[in-house]
Amino acid sequence: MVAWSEQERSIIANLFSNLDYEDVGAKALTRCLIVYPWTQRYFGGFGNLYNAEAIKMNPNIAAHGVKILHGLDRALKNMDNIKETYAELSVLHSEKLHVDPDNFKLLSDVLTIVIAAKLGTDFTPEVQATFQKFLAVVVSALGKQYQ
Ligand code: ZNH
Repeated sequence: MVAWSEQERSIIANLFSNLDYEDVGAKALTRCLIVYPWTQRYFGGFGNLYNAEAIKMNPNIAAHGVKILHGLDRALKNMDNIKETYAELSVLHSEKLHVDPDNFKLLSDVLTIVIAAKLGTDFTPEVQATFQKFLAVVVSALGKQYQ
């Protein structure tokens, strides 16, 4: 089990309570699809992904980015049990969606960049380290049911 200090817990709680899910969720998934174009393959049914502008304007992508970001609320609310919390979503991504688990890491990296850009100097080294630890635990949990 992953241990969290009181300071880490308060950093994560604070970060999420100030998070603009609509903006950050849309930007993170959009950026992921532009920077790592092979991730577009999972979103064939989402409409026009023809170029960066089209991806940025695509409402289905924006909405799905927000949904994914809200998917992180589960980890926030179950900090001491992240692995079990994502068991079902891990099965879904593995067996039904066939999402390559490497993509979880790619998305978590772009998410970190988007949040860093928004927070500016508030994104201190402590906040960065804690957020990346949090995301690493989520990424690992989401990859758990892959065989
Ligand atoms: Zn995912 C879906 C979460 C990543 C792809 N996702 C989903 C959902 C959720 C999530 C919650 C919904 C489910 C239901 O409905 O039940 N994701 C998530 C998270 C993460 C993710 C948390 C991380 C962090 N995903 C991801 C990635 C990708 C994806 C990276 C690729 C690239 N997902 C996906 C898809 C889907 C999902 C494709 C389905 C969609 C539809 O609707 O169709």
